[in-house]
This record gives sequence, C-alpha cells and structure tokens, in this order.
Amino acid sequence: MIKARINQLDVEVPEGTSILDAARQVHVKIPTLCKHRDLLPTAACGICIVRNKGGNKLIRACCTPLEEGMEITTHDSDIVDVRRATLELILSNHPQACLTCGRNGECELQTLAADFNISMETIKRYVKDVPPDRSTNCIVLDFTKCIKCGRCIQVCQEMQNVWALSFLDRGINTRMAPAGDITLAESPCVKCGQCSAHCPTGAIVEKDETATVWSALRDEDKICVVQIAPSVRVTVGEAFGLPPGTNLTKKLYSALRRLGFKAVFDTNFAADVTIVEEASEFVERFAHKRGPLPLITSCCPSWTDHMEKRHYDFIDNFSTAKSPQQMLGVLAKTYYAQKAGVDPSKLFMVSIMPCTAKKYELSRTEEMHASGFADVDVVLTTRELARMLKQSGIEFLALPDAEPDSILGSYSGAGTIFGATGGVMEAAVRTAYHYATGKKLKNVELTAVRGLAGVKEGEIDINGAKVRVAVAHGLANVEQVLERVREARKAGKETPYHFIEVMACPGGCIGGGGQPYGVDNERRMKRIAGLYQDDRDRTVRYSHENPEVVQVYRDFLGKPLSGKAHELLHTRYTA
Ligand code: HC0
Ligand code: SF4
Repeated sequence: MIKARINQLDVEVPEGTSILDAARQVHVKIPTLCKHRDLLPTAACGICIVRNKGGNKLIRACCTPLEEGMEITTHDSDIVDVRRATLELILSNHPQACLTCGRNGECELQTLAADFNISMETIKRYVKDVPPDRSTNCIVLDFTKCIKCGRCIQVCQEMQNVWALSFLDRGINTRMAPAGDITLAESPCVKCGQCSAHCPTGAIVEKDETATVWSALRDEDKICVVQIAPSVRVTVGEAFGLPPGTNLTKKLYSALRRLGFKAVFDTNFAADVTIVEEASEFVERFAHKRGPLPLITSCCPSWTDHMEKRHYDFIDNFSTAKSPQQMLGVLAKTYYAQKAGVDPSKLFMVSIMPCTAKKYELSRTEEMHASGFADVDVVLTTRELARMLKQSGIEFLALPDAEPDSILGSYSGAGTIFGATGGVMEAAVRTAYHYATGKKLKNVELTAVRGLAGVKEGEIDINGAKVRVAVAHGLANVEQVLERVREARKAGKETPYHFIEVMACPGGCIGGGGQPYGVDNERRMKRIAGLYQDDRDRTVRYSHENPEVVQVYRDFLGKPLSGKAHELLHTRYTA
C-alpha cells in the first residue's frame, strides 16, 4: 500500500492507483475531460493537473500514480488559472452551439465552462465548418464539437474491437474521424453507440427522431402504438434524478398513454416469445442433433452486424429467431391488429430502446417487413424518450401506475432479465431445460452467468448431458470465445460450448449506447440489480409459462418453430 497526503489529508491506496482515483478517497473530484472510468488514461486534455510539494511542474493526475510520501495539492490559484486557460483553448476551437446541441445540459465541457466561469467574449475562436456525418441513420458525428479527448477511439478500438474510429492527421490538424476518412456507414461501425455514451460533448449523439414521433402522434391516419425494452424501465429514471435501477415500468405505461399512444406493449413479452423460439432451436440442435452447435444468440443488432462483417464463419451458428423488438413489431401488425379489429397499415410502431443500433435493425433485412409493412416504424433511445417526456410537461414521476395493453404486454421474469448481460442465456436455459426434460428447472437463477466479468461460463445438466454455455459482452470479449470454438473445429474436437450469448455493450442493454449518460460499472451493477429484482418479483419466471405467450401460440402461431412462426419470427444472416 502507498501512503501519501492529498490536500493535507492522509490517504492509503494500493500501489499503482492514480492520483485522480486516490483523490476520491478524500472526496475530491479532480476535473477531467479525457479520462473516463471505463477507460485507460490518455492525458489528452490537460485539465486534471495537480501539484506535488517540492516539484516545480504541474503533473497530470489521471496518468500519474500516487507515490509514497507525495504531498499533493489538487487546487490553488495557479492550478485553477491553468485549468481555466486550458478550457479557453479548447473552447476557442469549439462552436458556440450549446442551446441547440444534443448534449445541452448534459455536456461535460459545458459543465466545466460554467464551473470555471469562462467568458466566451474574451475568447478568439477558430472553428472549421465541417459537415456532420449522418450516414448511419443511428448516430451523428459532429466533428466541430470534438475536443480530441480520444475516448470514442479507445472505446471503438479497445472495448469494442471494431476500429471504425481513428485519429487522422497530425499536430494541430489532428482530428477524430472514421478510419480511412470514409463515412461511418462505409466503415466497420456496428452502430453500438458506445462512442456516444463515452463522448464528453455533443460530438457523437444519437440521431434524434422525436420530431417524427410527435408528428405521427398528431396524424389522424395513424394509430400509434409503443413498446418498451427490458432495460429502459430501470434506467429512464436517471434522466429525472432517480437512482439507477429504479423500476418505473408502470409509470412508463402511464406516461406513454398520456403522450398519446393508443396501445402500450412491452418488449419483455416478445422476449418471452424469442425464448420460446430460441430454446426450441437449441433443443433441436442439442438434443435432436439437427443443426450446428454452438447456438449463438442474435438479438443484439450490433453483434449481428459485427458477425456478418467479421465472423461470418459463424453464420450457421446464429439463432434465426428475430430480436424481441422485431417480434413485437410483427405480432402487433398481424395478431394484435386482427384481434383489435384495426387496419395494420395504420399502425405506427414506436420502440423505446436503450440502443442506437436498434434504429438500424428495423430495416436490416426484408424479413423486418414480415407483416407486409415495416414491423417497427421508429426507434427512440431512452434519452430521446426522456426528452419527449420533458417536452410534454407530463410529471412523469407523479403519475399513477398503469398496466400494459393485453395481449402483447404481460411478461415473465425471464423476459425482463434480457436487459442484463447473461440474461438471455439464463432465460433460455430455464425454458430449454423444460422442453428437453418435461420438468421444471428447480434452480431458476443461473448465477454463473451473472455479473460484469467480460466472459462468463457455466454448465447445466440436462437429462444427464452437460450443456456448456458462455456469455460475452463488450465486443472485444467475444474474440476469445469464438477463437476457442474455431480451435476445437480445426482440431476436429468437440465444441467447447453448446450455447453462446453475445451482447455488444458492456453490461448488456442496461449499458446500451442510447441510455442516460454517465455510465460506469457502479451504475451498470445498480441497473442490473433493478432487473434481477423485477425477475424475483414476478409470479411467472419462465417464458413458456407466460399466459399471453401460451395464448398467442394457441390462437395464432401454432407450435414453436411452426411454419407461421418461421414466416413471422425468424430471419437470415448474410456475409
Ligand atoms: Fe435489449 Fe432486447 S434485451 S436487445 O438488450 O434480446 O436494445 O433492453 O430490447 O430486441 O427484449 C436492447 C434491452 C432489447 C431486443 C429485448 C433482446
Ligand atoms: Fe465504434 Fe460503436 Fe461508435 Fe460505431 S457506434 S464508431 S462501432 S463505438
């Protein structure tokens, strides 16, 4: 352990702890624009400078480890002046567009400019006029707002192993851009939005589609319906000052009706349908030996995009079951429309998702029009929904609880945990066990696949056969799992895993690129805890026991994997 003093207070931290992290022990948050708790330090911004007694230089707290006997001062008049001068330099190259920026009120640069009382009048400004990149229809890169902190690049290269973003040019011309200076849509980008979740400014934001939804809600020829994703219920409260993990499911149903949606569905219902299809697929492949193993989950659109671009040797391993968002869309425009006696051409389906890539998924292949229309019309991220609620003036938190619409609204505990890494696997195992044995899995919680380790493994006994499962989240973590499978294939050995779950974002959807800002592991764990609590609170915890799911199969789909189920609920992948 290292003993030192920060602001004349004793601190003791493990060797290698940065001054920035050590200062938290004495309740000092040293300001920084480039260091994010998920990422390694880059020392790019120069805001976190501090002084060590006796040293004549200011040192950067993010990348300097605290050493034995150091006496650190984190703020004095010189330090504050230097921080202010550095901010002025950054702002000299930044547009004055705060009022109309997607990050207005939530921008780390704006906050520091206010904290340090920067007056823009005295700053000479040199801002190049570069058009934004809107090529993906999911996220927008506004290069003029980039402060070259490098967070997005580290996220895209190290955390996601996608390498879509890079620093181009050198010296004062250095800029963030898609590698090779192409458009983001032409790059290997998988639209995960993790770059935007980690960007400190408005340089990378989701494509805002709130205006489209406002006008659809007003259009008398449209019947607007909505679905909410598993994780949104435990994160949206953060945008209204509530702690992460606060479950607002019933307030969301209420608020969405007040916004004008004619029916409020729950993506968790469709997560249960996805499990019924996917667990049936697994049992076909594992117990009846029809089809290749491992079976790999495919409900994360960034992961399917990445697989098609980078790991296409696994195409036949992918579950063909569509994601819950798409299943809900197609069931609303077929089964629900019939049952409710409404014209499906008038239904306008809005999905509230934690994810920027879901905006891409809705038009990924022609199967996303299986109802004869776009199964999902618009995707709003959690952040966009929060914006709409604020625009509406609805006092969201004061609303009475409400129930979802029947028939696509009820859900099991297995459906809700989809939003956490490992949740899809856990839900699938609960149902696959029942399909393979006819019995109920007694130990409903598969704890081996819970938590934030990048790769998690577990083993389940099904009729005396061992099912080996693996869960990876954060795209960089999938490499080692797939490599193990490839090595076994090459050596002609048995597959090391029978079932693999992959979610592109660290933590799964609760850490999605469209969630309220400020994500780190502490926040991820609290959001996840909110979902597991929801699971424990449900009377039904197995997808196949959801009574509305049973009804949809009885009335409409027939059996799992039936011809109709294939036609509506399954898709294809191509390299
Ligand atoms: Fe997810 Fe989903 S769990 S991808 O993470 O499978 O976005 O929350 O909606 O579709 O259900 C996201 C979250 C979903 C889907 C579900 C899956
Ligand atoms: Fe990289 Fe994801 Fe951002 Fe695309 S959306 S640039 S893949 S971090």
